[in-house]
Amino acid sequence: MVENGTQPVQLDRGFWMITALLAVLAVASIVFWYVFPLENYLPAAIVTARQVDALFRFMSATGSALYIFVAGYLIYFAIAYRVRPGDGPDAIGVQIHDNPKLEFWWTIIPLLFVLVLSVVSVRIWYEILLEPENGLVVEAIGHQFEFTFRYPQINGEVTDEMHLPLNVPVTLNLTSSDVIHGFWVPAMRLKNDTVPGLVTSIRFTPRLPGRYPIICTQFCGVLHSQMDKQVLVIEDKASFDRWYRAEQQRNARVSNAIPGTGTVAIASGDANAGKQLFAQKCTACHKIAPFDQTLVGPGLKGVLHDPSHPNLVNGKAADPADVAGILQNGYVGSMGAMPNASANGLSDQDIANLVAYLNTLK
Ligand code: HEC
Ligand SMILES: [Cu+2]
Repeated sequence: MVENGTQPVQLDRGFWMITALLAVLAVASIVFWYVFPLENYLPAAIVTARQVDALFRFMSATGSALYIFVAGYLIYFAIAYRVRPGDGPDAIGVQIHDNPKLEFWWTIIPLLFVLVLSVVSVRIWYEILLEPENGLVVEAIGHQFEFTFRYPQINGEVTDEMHLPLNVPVTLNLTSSDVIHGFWVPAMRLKNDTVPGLVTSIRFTPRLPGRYPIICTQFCGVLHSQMDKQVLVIEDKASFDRWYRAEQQRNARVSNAIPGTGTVAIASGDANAGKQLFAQKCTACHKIAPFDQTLVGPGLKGVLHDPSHPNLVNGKAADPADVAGILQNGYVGSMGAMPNASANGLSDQDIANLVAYLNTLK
C-alpha cells in the first residue's frame, strides 16, 4: 500500500483544467441566479416577498456552484482514475489519510458558509416577523374544501375571494374548522398550516395590485386538489372599500353565531345578574337613556317599554324574544354593528339575564 507522505499524489494538468472549467460553470450559475427575472414568473405581491426571493437567489446560487464542483469532480475522477487494462482484479487506488491542511479547510469553508446562510435567513425571518401589528385583522378558516374569510364588521364569512387593500399592514389569523389545511399564496412567498383548535398568524403588507391564487398545501381529503380555485385580490383602498361595503350589505342579515341552539329560555332570566353583565359588556356602546341618545348604539332605556319605539332596529317588534334574537345574532344597521353573542362572549343564560334586565327599564 502506498501511504500519503511517502509518495505524494501529484495533481496533474487534467485536474487543473477541469478545475478551471468547473469554476467557469460555477460563476455562470451564480450569475444566472442573480439575473433571472423571477418576478416575471411569480409577482412579489407583498413587501417581504422580495427578501424571500433574495434568500432564494443566494441559496440557489451557492447551492448550484457547490453542486457543480462536487458532481464535476466526481465525474472527472471516475474517468481519470478508472481501472486500466493492465490492472489486476484486486488492484486498489492510492490510499490517503491524515491530511490536516485539507481537513482544516473542508471544515472551515462549509462552517463559514452555513454561518453566513443562517445570518442571512434569520435577518429575513425577522423582517417577516416584525411586520407591523396594528393593521387590518382578517381571519382565514380552512374547510373541506375551501377557505372562508372573516373581516371586522362583516357578518358571517366571506367565501370565494379574499380582498386586501394596498399598502395597509395585514394580520392574517389562520385556523381550520375540520382538518389541517395549508394556506399558501405563492405570490406572497408565505405559507402556514391552518390547524383545528389553533390560531396562528402571519403578518404582511400588500405592495402590488393583482389577483393571486390561494392554494391548500396539505392533503386534506378527496377534493384537496380543488383547493386552488380561490384568489387573493390586492387592490387600491377605494376599490377595497367598495367591495367591503358590498359584503357588509350582502351579509347584513347573516348571523356570526354558531348556528343557534335555540334554547334561550328568556323566562329564566335574572335581572340583577343582567344588570352586572350590562355594566361589563354593554356600556361601552349603550347608555341607559332614551333611544336617540346614542353612544355607539342607541340608548336602551325604553327598548321594551317605550310607545314611541314600537320596533327594534331590525324592524321586528320590541318584545323580549326579538331583543334576545339581536343579542344572539348581532345586527348591522345604519348606526354600525351590534356584535353577536359569540363576539360579546354571551352564553344563552347571559342573554336571558340581559333581557330580564332590559325588561325592568321603563
Ligand atoms: C361595539 C358596540 C356595541 C356593544 C358592545 C353592544 N352593542 Fe348593542 N348595539 C350596537 C349598535 C351599533 C346597535 C344598533 C345597530 C344598528 O341598528 O345600526 C345596537 C343595537 C342594540 C339593540 C337594539 C336596540 C333597538 O332599539 O332596537 C339592543 C337590544 C342591544 N344593542 C343590546 C346590547 C346589549 C345588551 C349589549 C351587551 C351585551 C350590547 N348591545 C353591546 C352596538 C353595540
Ligand atoms: Cu385543504
